[in-house]
Amino acid sequence: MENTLVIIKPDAVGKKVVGDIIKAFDNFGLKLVALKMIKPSKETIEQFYLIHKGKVFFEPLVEFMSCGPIVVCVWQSENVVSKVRSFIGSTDSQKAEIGTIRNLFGTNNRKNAVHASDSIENAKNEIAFFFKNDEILDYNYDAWVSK
Ligand code: FUP
Repeated sequence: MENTLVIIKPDAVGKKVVGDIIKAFDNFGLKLVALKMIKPSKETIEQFYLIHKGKVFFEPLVEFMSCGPIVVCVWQSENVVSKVRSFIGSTDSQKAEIGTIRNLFGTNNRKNAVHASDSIENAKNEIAFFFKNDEILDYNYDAWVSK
């Protein structure tokens, strides 16, 4: 089983579509194993997006991502990293494929509703960036549902 990090960005929180996005991931058949709402500092976001430092969009990206609360969550399934990347669509919400999360809930290239890890290695690092090991609640809850 594989885990991936998803961030529901400030634009989606502001639009009150957090529940819709989580529901969409649930319906997609993934298992939610960690979730929290935080207000990240600029420093936290700079560190998270360090790979983009120096690019023209870096400063506005940091401003945007630290302007309000975000919801960070970890989803699990087989091949979850590639599955979720297809599910969220292209970076620019204006160009994202119809029916994808960024198409449905995002606005443009920056306000694109969600982040998702783009490789298995990045997923591991990004999950560790926001969660301690004991915050990943990988329980077998199927047993409870069927009771
Ligand atoms: P993605 O992996 O799809 O989230 O895209 P990138 O890693 O290329 O970019 C990270 C974030 O930077 C995007 F989610 C939004 C922002 N960005 C811009 O604001 N402008 C750009 O031209 C490209 C990315």
